[in-house]
Amino acid sequence: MFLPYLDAASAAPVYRTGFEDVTKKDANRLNMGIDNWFEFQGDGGAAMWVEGLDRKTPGITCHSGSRCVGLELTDVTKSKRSEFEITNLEDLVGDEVSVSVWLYLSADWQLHLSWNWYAIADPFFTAGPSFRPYAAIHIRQPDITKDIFNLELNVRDTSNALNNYGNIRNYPLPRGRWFNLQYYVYHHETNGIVKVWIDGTLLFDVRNISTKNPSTAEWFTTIAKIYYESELDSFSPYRIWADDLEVCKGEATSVTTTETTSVSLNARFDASSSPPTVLISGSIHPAPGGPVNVTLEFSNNQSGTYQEMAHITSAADGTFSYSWKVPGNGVFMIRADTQGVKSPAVSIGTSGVPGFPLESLLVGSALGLLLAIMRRRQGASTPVLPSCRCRPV
Ligand SMILES: [Ca+2]
Repeated sequence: MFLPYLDAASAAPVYRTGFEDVTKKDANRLNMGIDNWFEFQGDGGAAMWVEGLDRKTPGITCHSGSRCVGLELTDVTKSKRSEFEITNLEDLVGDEVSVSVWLYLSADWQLHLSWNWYAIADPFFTAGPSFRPYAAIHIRQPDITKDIFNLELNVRDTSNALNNYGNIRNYPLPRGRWFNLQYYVYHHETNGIVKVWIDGTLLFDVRNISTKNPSTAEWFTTIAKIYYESELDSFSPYRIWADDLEVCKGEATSVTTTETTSVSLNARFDASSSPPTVLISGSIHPAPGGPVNVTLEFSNNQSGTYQEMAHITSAADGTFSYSWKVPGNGVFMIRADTQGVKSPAVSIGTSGVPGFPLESLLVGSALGLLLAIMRRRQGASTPVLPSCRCRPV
């Protein structure tokens, strides 16, 4: 289902990447085929890297494949910003751009007492002095002691006035899972447009504003950003990850359907093998239409602390399987995670099996247990390029 006013829209894809073949060109650029720039500030304190190549951050599974891009601030007294910019938009798309990108904030992301707002993306930005007008998507935390956030679209115009064009209070900020950010910008001196979607939901739709400086046609977009305007904060690091970028010339159609994704998980104990193994299988619904990452995790304590078992890839029909060599005796909880959607845990106990150091026994309830969680998700049928549907012009 498309938004009605987008039915007639058309756009042409100009660039797509899952960052699988991307490397760092230098400290501020990636070899990614289009002009880009990572803006930092000061002397150190900020960085970018190719996750899966330059670093392997514990607990991070890229949205697609094995690579994505990470940005961080490690010392806000040295840099307040780490920004991933696609530059020279005037050459890439002219005056209309649609962007779809997947972003990830850690599960424990929060703001701190000395400053209560943060920026995650700038849909458009004028290149060169005065750098105005520009638009920023801000997260604000009105009461730092509570996990309640506001999401705002703010535009600073050529007169340097800051205009708020939307403030969503009590916004359920996605943390600890990948989410899809999509926006459309019409770059125009008086009739500019900015629209923003997260996970397929239209959040901001602003029209007839100035998005273009009369003195320059040069502009860029910041697809992922950390901006934290305080030198008083000792907290570090701040990090954000980006994956599966699509840039379109024109106004892309936006998929606004929300699909139900469920993850089923089966575990079967094979005591005949040595060492004993647990045969794990599962399925992602609906079928993703292409391989997607699945992280298998297990816990051997009652605290609910999970550790990684394996990173595997599903088939296009969503099925996956893995043979796990049980590390020891005990009761294990096993679960699967795909793009932040976790299956509930399957319980496996080991005791009383010949050939195993201790005794093994399959906890009966685990066999064939089908667990599903239902969650509204967007674009699950095409996980790599899920929502910015550029149609040829
Ligand atoms: Ca990727």
